[in-house]
Amino acid sequence: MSKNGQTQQFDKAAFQAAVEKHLTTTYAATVENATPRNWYMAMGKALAEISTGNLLATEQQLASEKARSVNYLSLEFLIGRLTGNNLISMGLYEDVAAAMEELGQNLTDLLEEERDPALGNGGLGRLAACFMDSLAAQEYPAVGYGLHYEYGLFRQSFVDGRQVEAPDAWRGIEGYPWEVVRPELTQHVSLYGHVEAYVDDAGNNCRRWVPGMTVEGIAWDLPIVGYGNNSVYPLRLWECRSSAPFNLSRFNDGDYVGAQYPALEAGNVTKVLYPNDNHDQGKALRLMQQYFHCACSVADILRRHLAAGNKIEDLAALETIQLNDTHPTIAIPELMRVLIDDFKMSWDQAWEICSHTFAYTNHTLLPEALETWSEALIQQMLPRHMEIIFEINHRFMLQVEKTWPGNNEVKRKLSIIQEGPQRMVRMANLCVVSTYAVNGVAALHSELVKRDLFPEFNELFPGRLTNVTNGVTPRRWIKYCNPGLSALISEKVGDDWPAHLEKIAGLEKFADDEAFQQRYMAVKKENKQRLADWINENMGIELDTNAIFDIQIKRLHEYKRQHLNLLHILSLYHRLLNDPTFDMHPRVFIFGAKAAPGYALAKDIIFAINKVAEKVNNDERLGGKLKVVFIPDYRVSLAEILFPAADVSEQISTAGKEASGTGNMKFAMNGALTIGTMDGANVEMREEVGDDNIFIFGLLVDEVQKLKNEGYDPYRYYHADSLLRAALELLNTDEFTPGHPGQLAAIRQNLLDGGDPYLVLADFADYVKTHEEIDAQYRDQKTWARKAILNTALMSKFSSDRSIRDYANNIWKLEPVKR
Ligand code: 26Q
Repeated sequence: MSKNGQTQQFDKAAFQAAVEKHLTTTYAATVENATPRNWYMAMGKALAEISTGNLLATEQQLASEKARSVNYLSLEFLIGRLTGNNLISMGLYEDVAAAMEELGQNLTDLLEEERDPALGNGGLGRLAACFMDSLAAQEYPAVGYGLHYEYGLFRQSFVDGRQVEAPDAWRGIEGYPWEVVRPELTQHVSLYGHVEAYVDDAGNNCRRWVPGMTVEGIAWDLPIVGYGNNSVYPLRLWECRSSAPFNLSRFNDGDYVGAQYPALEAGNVTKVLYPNDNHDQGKALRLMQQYFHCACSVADILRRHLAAGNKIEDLAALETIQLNDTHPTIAIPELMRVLIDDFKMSWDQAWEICSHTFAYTNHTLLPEALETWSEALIQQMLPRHMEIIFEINHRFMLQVEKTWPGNNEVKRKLSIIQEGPQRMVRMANLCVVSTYAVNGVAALHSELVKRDLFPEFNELFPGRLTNVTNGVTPRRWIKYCNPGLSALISEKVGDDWPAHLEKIAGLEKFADDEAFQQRYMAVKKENKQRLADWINENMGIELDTNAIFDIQIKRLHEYKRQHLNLLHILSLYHRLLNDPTFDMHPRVFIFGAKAAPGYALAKDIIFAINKVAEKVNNDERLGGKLKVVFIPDYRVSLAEILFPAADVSEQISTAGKEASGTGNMKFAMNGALTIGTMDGANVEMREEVGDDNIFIFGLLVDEVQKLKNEGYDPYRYYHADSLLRAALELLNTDEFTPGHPGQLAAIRQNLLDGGDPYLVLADFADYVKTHEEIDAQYRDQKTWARKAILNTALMSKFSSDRSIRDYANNIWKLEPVKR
């Protein structure tokens, strides 16, 4: 590897020629009339030529070496823009900037032309993207399998403060420059139909699926470029085409479309990403997406395995399949079906392979997010899979009977089938029974998975339930998004920290160095200015970068408690106007969040914050001390501006509800101090930075449970705390919605008469007090700088490289393969 991590010679003239060739032949533009978008597309294509070559070479090498690899199955990959990131991984950023400059183009401007591929909702999808980056950076052989949605997560705008959704055609008219279609990998996926018994040539009683229809799966590969090495792994996204799905002769009469395939009325299977986050919706089309994804991916894994000259019996030795939550669970009965029905294995042989191939990651304890599918729906769409699920459950129930003889209670609890008016398949139970490892995503979460979610499974399968704490890629989330900080880090600890984040611990000894503190805070100031400029240009709001930038960016959900943040803002507003002795350092509260389109209260919270912002930002009486900004259409490319600009990071979920969080890590690496509950990975971040360098508040998990068991009464807090009362009562007036009193009352209603399910009122007082502490400490800039530096220095545990090594060593048993 040469300077800048460049892995191969860069031929500037050849590159420029390739750009110009694409400009003319691919995009029909001339050097004279090309738009910035034409230039960006042509440059992307020229770069993709390099990465595609390396992708094919890596593929061949891994096949010939018969390397064990991981297959990461996820319905979501929230990768964000690829161009800038891939340039860094290829070590070509400066060279390409110079080459484009000679062509009269500014690289930074061209990078802004790229739309975010928003093929995910939030944390789970972004985690998958960080994991692919870390697999490639460390050369652990891997393929990512996902869906090629035509529309990614909806685009959000605000109309009179309310969220409005619009479709996200992320590929544009020209297509996305980094993707390459692989027609030779096309798969055929069956749906519907029935199962029939038959006797094979050897006289065995067999069963087979006679499908009602088939659709095609087209593979699109995106290159995941390893940082500073020449390995490129595919992120393989399946697109469904159902152009000729109705040619099966027995269905050639009558209105079979409407009668047999109701889900198809919704159009193509891969048209759109479901916009729910931490909520199960149970729509037939979603099940079809999941099966389509699994059928294509399992078939492709088997194709690769066999094409490399391996025996089917050796599948578990050479391939492991990681299920990103339960969304790809149907891959388990699918592999069973293929091994038994197509490869003619016995049940026991097939089970031996399956149960040593799959591993499952749990991302949530929220009951409403635990997936179940009705037996009737699976029976109709995937009749053979339903049979197989029943057989898995039957054998599992015999095992339960052996351990807990005669105990029907425990059987009812552990069964994959949930009895009731309509029987439901519990996908998480199917996963725990059928996989060799189950992990939570932070230490606390994994303990709760064992203690509260699956205690009996933990007894039955000792050692199967484990933890892998999440992480984030330092390439995108420090080096790429925060060049100022990156330069400072490299100066102090050398420039190999992006691949070896342990090295940033070397900053610790500069935490008390005043000159370093000043430079560190100067970088923070520049990053705040960059964000302030964006906000001014795009929203027309002027901000003072001397104010504390206090940021909460994540999906909108009650458990994440954006409304607790709002109540704090209302309390400051109230005090500034009513208490002449009240003093505060100027503060800017910044939000970014999308609400699931069907989640009414989440949308009400967005509306309320927008309305409060409108009033507060224009209220002369506040003397500029309080500003509130809700950034529309929060996405990865905006996150890249927001994380580096934060002074304070809001991680305020009800204890026990946020499985891990990953934004918390991105903030801290970039030098924001966390105000947070003892939840998710906050707990481990506190362990790393020490109690003095993080602001912890609120009830602990056990206190939350105790309070609920005792009978939580939000009115108790309401009556006892006049500040809380004042904040809540503001929601009942027309203070923020002139002429329309009560427009914000739904939130107050939910917190008081709705029982306050996430204990917002119980944590309010401690939250306010902790914010006062932050205010006091920020005024001492040296102390603040010291704490911020220590946050950057002590975050190395939260590199996704470490997470991936944990998976590779403790779960997958995977070794790197160097190119
Ligand atoms: C389920 C059924 C039907 C439709 C959609 C869904 C669905 C989709 C997305 C359910 C859940 C999700 C996403 C969950 C998620 O993002 N969880 C987050 O995962 C992060 C990575 O582990 C954690 O850091 C967060 O704490 C967790 O909330």
